[in-house]
Amino acid sequence: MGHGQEHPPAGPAQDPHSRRLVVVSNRLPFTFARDAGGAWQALPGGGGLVTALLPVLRNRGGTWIGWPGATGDKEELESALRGAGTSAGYSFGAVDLLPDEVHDFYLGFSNEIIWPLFHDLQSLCNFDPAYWRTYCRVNRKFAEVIAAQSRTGDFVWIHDYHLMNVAAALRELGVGGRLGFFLHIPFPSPDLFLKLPWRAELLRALMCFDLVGFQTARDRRNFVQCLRLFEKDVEIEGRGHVLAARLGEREVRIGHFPISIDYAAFRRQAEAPEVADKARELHERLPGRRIILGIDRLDYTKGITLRLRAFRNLLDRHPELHGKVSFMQVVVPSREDIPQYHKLRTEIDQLVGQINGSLARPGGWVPVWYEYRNLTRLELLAYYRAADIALVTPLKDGMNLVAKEYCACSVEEDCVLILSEFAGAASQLGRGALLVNPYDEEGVADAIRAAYLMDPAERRARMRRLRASIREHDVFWWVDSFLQAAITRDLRDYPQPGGPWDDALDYQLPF
Ligand code: GDG
Repeated sequence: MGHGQEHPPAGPAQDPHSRRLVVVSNRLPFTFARDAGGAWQALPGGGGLVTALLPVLRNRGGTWIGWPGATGDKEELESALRGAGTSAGYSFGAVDLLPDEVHDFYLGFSNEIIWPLFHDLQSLCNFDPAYWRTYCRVNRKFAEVIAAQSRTGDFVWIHDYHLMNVAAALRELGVGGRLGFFLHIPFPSPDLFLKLPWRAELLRALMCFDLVGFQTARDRRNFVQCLRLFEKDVEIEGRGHVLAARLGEREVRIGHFPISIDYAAFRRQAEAPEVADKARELHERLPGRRIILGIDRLDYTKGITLRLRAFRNLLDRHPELHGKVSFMQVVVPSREDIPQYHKLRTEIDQLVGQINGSLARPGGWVPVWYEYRNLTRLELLAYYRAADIALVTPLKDGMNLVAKEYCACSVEEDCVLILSEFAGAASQLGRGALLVNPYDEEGVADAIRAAYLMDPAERRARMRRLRASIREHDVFWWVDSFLQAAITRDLRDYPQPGGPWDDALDYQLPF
């Protein structure tokens, strides 16, 4: 890779597609595991980051660097990666991590410190100093692989909270090429960020990127406020969606870019006859009921237990709805090695048991249909298509792609999205969804009832609006807007407020 400062190319009309893309994330989009015969096999990975970036790499090629999720014979693993790359249409680079590193860097610093803190759940943090040291060491390992596998002219795009120190490590290695960073989770307000023992180091590390991207204006504002607290000399310029922060010689761009989905693919796949058949089958198994759907990774930020309480509240206050609604909650296994997640699973099991135990009737209505497993893509699409109401109520979420996927798959446009005010998606979808405060049990119950009673014309008008916004601002729009912000020489050439972007970016939340 180019060692030495590489300036943005001249002119606003730089084609963001002209550069090779090197995507870096903690996990590769595949997890490698041995099959029964001992050969390596690539299993598809999950989560929002992978959903968003897979179509991008498939579409334009490039390299994806990350941890393959397994340790083993290096040569064998590399050959498995090459095989996976050939069928995927882009190449892979692997970062080898030792079991101790996975523990302290991934489970520790990333998921016991940054994840809860950045989701406003400071009481769940375990600020173990050893975690920070390993985080820095592992970020340096990533930097070494990037330096070895990228070349001058590539655009290196680093993703998410596991890798905030990578640009600092690359700069130490003498790499001067342009580096972009996107944070998929929220950035906290200064009063929370200040709790982090390594707050100054982390901010300085983020300032080693050339572009730092956030999901929403709220996250960008929080970051800028933190920056002003720690770097008294920082000058911030600009008033569009991308600002320039000047600190001495360095200029770092700071923007917000709401991530999205491959809308056309979701819509097309949801229209397939086998999806329609499966969706019909679900309704036949729940005759005469409206289906309310929740789909989440097992995570305390997703608000699953509060959502179950809100559903119970609805049934307690509105017995006329007994037998008329079924709540399908799918929980996808995730981070099961972390004790908090284990505890959450038990709480969910208990709540579901209590609700069904007190209200279900033998051979009849079961209020909560709960599944703890991974759905296949076909099942996922069918569940989206079958649901009359989606209940997406995270306590805090960077964006939340489930909300967008649900709308894209609602091909009949005859359903309702209930969405948390604290999901990043609310800043784009707040006009078409019913917004709720996930902590307000009665408010969420009232919103479910309002969705149940909503007349078809309003349902359709709202869903059309939601789908139009997601169609226009899909994941390819997101990539282009990020890359354009990174390579445009003069930010005045970049879309300004009042432009076509505003629909996706500027919905004012009620706080
Ligand atoms: C992080 C941020 C941000 C879920 N269950 C199954 C399944 N999924 C897929 C969904 C969706 C993805 O997982 C979940 O994405 P989210 O965005 O809802 O949530 P996180 O995983 O927490 O993602 C989030 C995102 O990054 C992107 O920036 O929006 O705020 O937390 O795509 O479809 N997929 C399959 N079976 C399942 O059972 N196949």
